[in-house]
Amino acid sequence: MLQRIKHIINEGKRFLITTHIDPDGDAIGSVLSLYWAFESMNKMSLIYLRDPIPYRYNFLPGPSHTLHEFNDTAFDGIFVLDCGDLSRIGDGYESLRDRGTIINIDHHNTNESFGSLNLVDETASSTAEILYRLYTSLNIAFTLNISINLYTAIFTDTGSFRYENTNAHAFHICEEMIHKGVNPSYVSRMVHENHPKERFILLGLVLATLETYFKDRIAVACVTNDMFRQTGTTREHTDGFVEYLREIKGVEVAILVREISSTRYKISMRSKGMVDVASVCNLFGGGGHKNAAGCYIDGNLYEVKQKLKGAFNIQ
Ligand SMILES: [Mn+2]
Repeated sequence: MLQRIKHIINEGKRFLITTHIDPDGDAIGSVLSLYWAFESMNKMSLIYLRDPIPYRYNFLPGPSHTLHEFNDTAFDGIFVLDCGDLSRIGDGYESLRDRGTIINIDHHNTNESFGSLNLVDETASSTAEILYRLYTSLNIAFTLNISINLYTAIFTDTGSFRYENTNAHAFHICEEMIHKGVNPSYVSRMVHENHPKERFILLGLVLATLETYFKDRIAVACVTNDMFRQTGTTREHTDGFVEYLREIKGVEVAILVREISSTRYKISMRSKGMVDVASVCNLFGGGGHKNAAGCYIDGNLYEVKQKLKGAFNIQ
């Protein structure tokens, strides 16, 4: 598979790079690192992102602009990164297939192998780890622009080297990126210590909704559109909230319920390892990893919480 992808890269001139909606650090870092990898090979690449780059990743080097709409051009390859299924790219994803060969590079175990070429390794800590292998086999030099993006992708997807997907490869690659000039404390400051004050006012409101079920093994907190209005914040300010809930002693699964509308909610789940939250989210048509997954549930807030409770079979 690696050989076939290398062939497409070596033969092609123009590429499109994209990832999922509500992009996280692995999504952004992976996309931007691939952009710089193409730059170093003197190949043209464009980035399509449905959503703007979240503020905490604005420090990462990237092109001066990214596409937020598809135009009519065709590409020699379309790289879809960190995306379990193609629809996660957002509106217009159907038209992508007519614009070039889709190369799917990912580490979600729910990945649907939607590409013409699929480089999926669910044992990898992150999509960035798989890209590192690709760059190495292409003999691409790890410039600071590539390195800081790969480092940040791995740093964030492993929860700052705390989650179960933290493996020796993650440390090995990050060590190499430090040798290439990445400053770990700078990345950590940019990612974790650069939030607007409003985010913490929102966090206070969200934590006040905390409930636990099944003898404190499940923790649930909610964020509503009213809270966003009240604090002048948006969805991206909730990034990291569900991870706080995981820090509660005895909690096995942390859940953040975010209002989309009064009858539809977005669910983010994090597990400490005992419960496979990807399979729970799958019950509602979502997916993700064993320890980090998401889905949408229809109903009012009360009904959504009841459905969540019903989905867990904990004695
Ligand atoms: Mn990822």
